[in-house]
Amino acid sequence: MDADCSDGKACNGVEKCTTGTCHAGTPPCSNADPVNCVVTCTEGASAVCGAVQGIDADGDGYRSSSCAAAPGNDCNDSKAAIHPGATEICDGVDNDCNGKIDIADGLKPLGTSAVLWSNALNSSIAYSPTDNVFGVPLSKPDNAASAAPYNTYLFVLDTTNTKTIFPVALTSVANFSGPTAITWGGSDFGIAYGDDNSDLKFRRVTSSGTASAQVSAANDGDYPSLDLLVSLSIARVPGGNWGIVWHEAFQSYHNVLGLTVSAADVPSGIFPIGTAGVRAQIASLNGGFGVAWYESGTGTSAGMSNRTSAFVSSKTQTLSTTAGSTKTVIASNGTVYGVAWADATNLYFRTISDAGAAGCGPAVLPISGFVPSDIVATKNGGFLIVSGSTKIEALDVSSSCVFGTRFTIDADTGTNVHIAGGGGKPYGLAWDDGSLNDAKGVQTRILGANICD
Ligand SMILES: [Ca+2]
Ligand SMILES: [Ca+2]
Ligand SMILES: [Ca+2]
Ligand SMILES: [Ca+2]
Repeated sequence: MDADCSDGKACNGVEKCTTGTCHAGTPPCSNADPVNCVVTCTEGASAVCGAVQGIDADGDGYRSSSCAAAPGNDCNDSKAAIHPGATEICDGVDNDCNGKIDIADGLKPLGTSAVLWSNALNSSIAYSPTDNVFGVPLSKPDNAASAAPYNTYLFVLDTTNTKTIFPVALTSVANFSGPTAITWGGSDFGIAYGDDNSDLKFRRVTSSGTASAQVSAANDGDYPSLDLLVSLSIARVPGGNWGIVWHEAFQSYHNVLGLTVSAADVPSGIFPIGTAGVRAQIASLNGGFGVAWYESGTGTSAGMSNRTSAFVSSKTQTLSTTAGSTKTVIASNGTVYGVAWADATNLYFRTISDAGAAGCGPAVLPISGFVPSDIVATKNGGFLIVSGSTKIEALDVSSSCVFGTRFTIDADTGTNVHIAGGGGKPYGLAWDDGSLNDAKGVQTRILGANICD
C-alpha cells in the first residue's frame, strides 16, 4: 500500500507502492533551473512552496544573478569573495558586482612616473615578452649644458621601471637629434633612428645590451627630398622582415615612405606609401604589415595601407573623411588591426583585417583634447589608446569598437607618448616631457597587466 511507503514528508513528493516496491514521488515545488535557482518547501499537512530564488552556491549570503526567474545580485556565485559590498581589487574582474572593473571602478594606474633621462627627447618604447623588460631609445646631447652634439641611446627597464643596463650608445654621429622607433623582434630589439642629417639607421640590441652592427638603411640621396625624418615607426613580421615607415617633410611637401630590413640586416629600397601623408605608424599581423597615417595634403582624412612582408602588394584605403584629423595610430591584437584617429571634436576607432577589409566601426566618441599618440592591444583583445594632449591619459576600446574608460596616468602633458606591452603583460609608457633642456626630459611609467596592479 502507498501508505506503507510514505515517509511522512510532503516536500519530496508522495511515495507510491507499485507491485510491492516503493517508488519516490515528485517534489511538488518545481524548479526549472536547479543549477542557478532554489525554491523552498515547508512541510505541513501538505507541502507549502515558497518563491523561486537565486541559489547561494558559494555561501557568501548573496544569491546568484544567473537565476533567470528571480535574479539575485551575486555576479559570481562560485566565488565567495565576489559579491555586492566586496572591495574592488585590481584583478581584471568585477569584485563588487557593480558592473565596473578595476580602473573603470576607480582604481588608479600602477606605479609612478619617473624621469629616465633629463635633457632628452625623441623617446619610444617596446616590450620583450621573452625577457620581461622594456627597451626605450631616446636622443640626448652628450653634454646636457650644450645643445649639441646629440647621441641616440637605448635604455632597458625592468617592470619596476628600473634601468637594467647602462645606456647603449647607438651612434656617435653628432649634430642631429632624430626620432627613434623600437620593436621587439623575437630575440632582440630592432631600433630605427635618425642620424646625420636625416639619414635612417637601424640596429638590433639584445635585452642585455649587445648591439649588432649599425645599418645605414636610407640616406639623403636615396629618395627625392628625403630631408627630414619624422614620426618613425617600426614593426617586425616574426622571424622575417622588419618594416620601417616615416614621413618625410621637405618644405611644404610631405610623403609617407617605408622600407624593410631583412633578418640578415639587409635594407630594401624605399617604397612610397602615402602621398601627402604625415605621422605614419606601422604594425604587423599575419605575416604582413599595416601602415596608417594622416593625409595632410587634403587635411581631411586618415589613410591606411596593408602590405606584404616585402612591402609590396599594397592596398591603400581612406579610413575617414572628417576634417582636421591629426594623427592616425595602428596596432595589431593578433587577429585584426585597431586604428584610431581624432579631429577637433571626436575620437574615431575601427578595425581592419590583414587583407584590408573593414571590420567594426568607425566608432565615434565626442571628446576633445585627446589626440591619439599610440595604441596597444589589451589582454582581452581590445586596444588601449594613449594621448598626451592635455595630460598623459588612456582610453580603452573593445575589439568590437565599443569605447570604455578614459583615465589619467600622469597629470602632466607630454609629447611623443608611446605605449608597449599589454596583451596580458605589463604596459610601459615613455614620453617626452617638455622640449630639450627641460630638466624633466624623457619620462617612463610601468603599469601592471591589469593596468592598476
Ligand atoms: Ca553567493
Ligand atoms: Ca559570490
Ligand atoms: Ca576588480
Ligand atoms: Ca566593480
